[in-house]
Amino acid sequence: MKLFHGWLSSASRRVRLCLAEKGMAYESVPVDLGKQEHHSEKFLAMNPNGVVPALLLDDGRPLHESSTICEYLDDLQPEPPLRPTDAYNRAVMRNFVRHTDEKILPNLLILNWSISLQPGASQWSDAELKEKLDRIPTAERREAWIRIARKPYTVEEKAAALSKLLALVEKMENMLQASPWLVAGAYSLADIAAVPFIARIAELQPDALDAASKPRVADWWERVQQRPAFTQACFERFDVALQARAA
Ligand SMILES: N[C@@H](CCC(=O)N[C@@H](CS)C(=O)NCC(=O)O)C(=O)O
Repeated sequence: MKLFHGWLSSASRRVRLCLAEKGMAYESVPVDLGKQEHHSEKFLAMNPNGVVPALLLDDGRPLHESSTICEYLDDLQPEPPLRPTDAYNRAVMRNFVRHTDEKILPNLLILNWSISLQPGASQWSDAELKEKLDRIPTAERREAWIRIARKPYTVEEKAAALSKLLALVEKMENMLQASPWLVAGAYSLADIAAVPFIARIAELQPDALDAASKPRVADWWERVQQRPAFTQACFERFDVALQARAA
């Protein structure tokens, strides 16, 4: 199978982590978001939402939504299991993943896009912007691109986004009171969902993961980074990767 993904994208990182935990072979197809490759006809045929990642199966069938892709992979190859076996804990796991999708990712996108997309986007002419917007399939993401190009997020908005992102650490500290991993004592798709956000928090505000104030999350983060899958999933530092691409 082929994974169409962004190296710095949190949703893509989640799927790369899952594939690595499973030891599954796949062809990596990086998608250049700056060049709007994710809004090309070919990509939209795999993911009508025009966001990365998308998985293309060997028989040509596509799959989108990182959480759905991860559950599919866990069904396809059950070992090692990445979901709790009992129904209640599986539901708790899904609610945590949904929380990261709905409440956390939008805030990280504000922070990431302000660094990666905004400098170039502010230079686009109205005609260029219109041409780009015409290719974006959802109103929500068109709005986000307009914001980045014409009404950059203010310092206050970015501070609010960071604060909502950091709320994840508090939530995880509470969940980790009950077990060393987020749900039901075993490493699961809930942990995998959290990793890309904690990795970014480690870059943006490392003291938020301080062992003195957040001992359980600090210890969790240490253990996550020791997993071979973490190395295999290729988490480049966001700022370093952007500089390397600009050079
Ligand atoms: N719910 C989707 C979110 C995917 C998503 O937002 N991907 C971002 C990168 S993390 C993206 O493609 N952004 C580019 C854009 O919106 O133009 C998933 O989990 O797959």
